[in-house]
Amino acid sequence: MTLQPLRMSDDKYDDEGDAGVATKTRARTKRPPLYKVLLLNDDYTPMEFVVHILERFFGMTHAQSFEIMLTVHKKGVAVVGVFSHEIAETKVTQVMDFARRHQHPLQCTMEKE
Ligand code: TYC
Repeated sequence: MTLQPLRMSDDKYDDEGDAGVATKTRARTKRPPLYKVLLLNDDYTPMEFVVHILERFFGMTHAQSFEIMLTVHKKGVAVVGVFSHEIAETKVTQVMDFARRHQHPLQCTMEKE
């Protein structure tokens, strides 16, 4: 009896179980959904406090912050950033906690883009 070398092409090493039929599908990687963080206007929160929030929690310059604050003041609402769900949630919590600690009624929310 002669011993034959083992070959990967031998049927018992073919783990695709597809009898030669093409079954491959592309693994689709979906981008995670993004969320807009919105700042709402009210009649009581001081303008400078809103400007400070935008600088502190959204990394805006003073000029950018002032511009966005004025947009919210005039239009009622503005998008202040777009983030993953977890980051958006953190920003909303930071803003709401900071406003509450300073006894301002400022409202910040998030919505799916
Ligand atoms: N409307 C406020 C005022 O006149 C200023 C303000 C701007 C408040 C933006 C909230 O998200 C806001 N003092």
